[in-house]
Amino acid sequence: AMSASDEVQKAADAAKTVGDGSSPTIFDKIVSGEIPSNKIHDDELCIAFRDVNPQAPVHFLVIPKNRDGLTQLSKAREDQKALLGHLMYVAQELGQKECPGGFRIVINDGKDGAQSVYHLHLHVMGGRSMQWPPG
Ligand code: IU
Repeated sequence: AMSASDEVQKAADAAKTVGDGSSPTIFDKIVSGEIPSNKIHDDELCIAFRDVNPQAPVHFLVIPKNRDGLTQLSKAREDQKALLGHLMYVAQELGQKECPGGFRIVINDGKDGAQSVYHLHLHVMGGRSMQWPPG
């Protein structure tokens, strides 16, 4: 398993290479099915799939199918508010189903947020008692 410092380094490297966010990420290939994933939800706007490096017994990601400039949350446009609401709604629906005792939703944004993949994604984690502060 990767250490926390590996994750932070990967995020720093990703922030350096993101440029204008015009290059697609591996998440586009997960959306298209070119790269297989353990998908738990699929609708017209988004998919959810299990994180390959889970940080909790339950850890999945909710992502828009069409990145459309949403390399990160802080790039959101006014006309994307409904999509953002949809992602959060789907995240809590799946979160409740998979983690009846509660769950955590996280969005890492940018270098200091330890973001490593520049295609917006909501982390949903649970299945254990989560700690605070998250670090
Ligand atoms: P971050 O918020 O950008 O740091 O999160 C990216 C997540 O995507 C991270 O938890 C990875 O384990 C996860 N992930 C994945 O599930 N499948 C992949 O092919 C890749 C990353 I690359």
